[in-house]
Amino acid sequence: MKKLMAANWKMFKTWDEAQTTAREIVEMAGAVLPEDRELLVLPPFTSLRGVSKQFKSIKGFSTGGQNFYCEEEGAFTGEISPRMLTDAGAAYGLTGHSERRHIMGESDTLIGRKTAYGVQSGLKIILCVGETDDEREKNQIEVVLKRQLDLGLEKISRKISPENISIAYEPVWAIGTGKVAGEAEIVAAHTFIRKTLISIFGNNGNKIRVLYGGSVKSSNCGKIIALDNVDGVLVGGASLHGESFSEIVLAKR
Ligand code: G2H
Repeated sequence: MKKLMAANWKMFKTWDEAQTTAREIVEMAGAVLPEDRELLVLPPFTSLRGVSKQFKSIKGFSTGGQNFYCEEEGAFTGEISPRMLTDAGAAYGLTGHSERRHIMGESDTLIGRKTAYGVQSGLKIILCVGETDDEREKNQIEVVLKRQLDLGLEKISRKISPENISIAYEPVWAIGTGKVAGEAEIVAAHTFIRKTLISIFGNNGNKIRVLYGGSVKSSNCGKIIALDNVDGVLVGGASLHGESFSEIVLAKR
């Protein structure tokens, strides 16, 4: 399984800024991306076409949308469809990111509908899950992860090709805070996610990538991707600079 090294640029970067960072990533990682890695950038929608164009001919490079709605088209002001993302060059789509759960108020049920619709529309979906600080304090990590996985994956076919879905474990308390989950905490959560995936998908659950996200940077990435059941990373803040994201992507295990 190739490690998926993903950049989530969130609501950062104008067109010019995105083009510059994409160019830096191509220059620094384009020719030297190891065989066992895949590089993904999720830019804001306005820059998706431009970044996709720069990545087009580079082996192992792809782009995706940070969000989409679960309809092909229609009166859904402010929304975007998987078809529009694909048209702009995206291969991936993100669902269930904690900022959409907690700031935009997206429910597990809506996230499940979006995940299923995204897969059905041909996008490779990364479903994000993770507990809050409060839930961790109350010892509810597994209950929360199970609920988010069960409802998030409820509507997708049990026979899905495993490369079309990935899970990102992002403990909410580690997002953008500089606090990284400890190695034992990451392994425990990823092992639980793996077991849950196997209970849902049978043996294919072993082939679904489980990424870690939450304050990943070049200094901690190598150790994180060497852990059991960690099949890549989803990086926010440290992915905004071409050099630091390239260092993360190329980090030695
Ligand atoms: C978690 C992560 C990227 P950061 O949201 O999805 O962001 O690396 O800034 O914690």
